[in-house]
Amino acid sequence: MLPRIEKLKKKLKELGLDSFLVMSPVNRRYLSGFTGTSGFLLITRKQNFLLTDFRYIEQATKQAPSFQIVKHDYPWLKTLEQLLKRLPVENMGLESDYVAYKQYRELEKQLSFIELYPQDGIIEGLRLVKDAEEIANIKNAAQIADKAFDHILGIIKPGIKEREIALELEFFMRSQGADGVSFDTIVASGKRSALPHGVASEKIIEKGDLVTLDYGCIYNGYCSDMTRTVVIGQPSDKQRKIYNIVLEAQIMGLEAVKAGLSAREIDDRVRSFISEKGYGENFGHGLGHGVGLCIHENPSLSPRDNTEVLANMVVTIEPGIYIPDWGGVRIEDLVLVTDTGYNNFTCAKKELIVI
Ligand SMILES: [Mn+2]
Repeated sequence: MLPRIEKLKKKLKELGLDSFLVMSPVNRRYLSGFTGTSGFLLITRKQNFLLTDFRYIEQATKQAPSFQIVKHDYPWLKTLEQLLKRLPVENMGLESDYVAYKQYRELEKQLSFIELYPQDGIIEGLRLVKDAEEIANIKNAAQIADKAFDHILGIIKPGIKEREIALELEFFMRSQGADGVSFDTIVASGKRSALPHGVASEKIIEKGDLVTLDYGCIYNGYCSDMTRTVVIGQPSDKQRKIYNIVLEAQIMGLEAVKAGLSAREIDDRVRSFISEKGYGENFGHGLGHGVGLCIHENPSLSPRDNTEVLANMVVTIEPGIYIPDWGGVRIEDLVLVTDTGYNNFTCAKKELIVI
């Protein structure tokens, strides 16, 4: 964790900040390794403190060796106040994306002797590029999801409910070592496949349905994300046509991934292709997103994000076409950006699977 903390300290120096308070559980885990449900980091130019309660002292001591563990009383802000008064700290940065307005007012009141500076996305910025340990965890999560796809192909059949498929995916992934699912599993069949985020329902799978499975798991805190669309029984000409456009677009998206391009440029290549085919209006979401401790991280591969894509970012490539009252197709891989292209963590078959 030390290189991550050092990067943050460098940033604090640049910004003229004496200290930074981390209240977001994800950022806390990223910087300290501590996985408990309650705790706060105070990072100063020279020291690192982890404030937590009685329940977590032993765990925090083991998981966060780079931090001095401080047991806080209630309210925890009182303990923070006492700690800060003993330190040469005149100002403190805060996570503006995370601190709720009520908490901010309480901090202002309790810590009136220092200046507070809400900061936008500092730690999230550090999290953009993954280190070797993070990459290994994400890859592992992706491999578990891949295995689950092979498994679920033997389960999907007419008569089974979407929710039963979702439950089986979750059970399988957990049995393979996953901590849990990385988001509510999407199983969207028939006309429901036109819903980009159609969480599994009571609907029964029928012959003629397209079935979109979008799911992932968490391994060691890190997420995976993948989507495949299969068809139940021989596909219609339209189903095959739409599927092939999405498949071609997805491969085009992968081939566009390379360090040095902007997130927007990669999105644009695929979006132009789908528009040329006449389905621009039916691809209403971004091409992809970063994945890490959170399922949706920066960069956002979309027309709105000019972030330069760099080696060791992990992003999804997931074009889709959704036709209301008919159905939809999406195909998604999770890839590691490299200097010359990408390394695909999702290996499941992509040609249309007929069940
Ligand atoms: Mn995704």
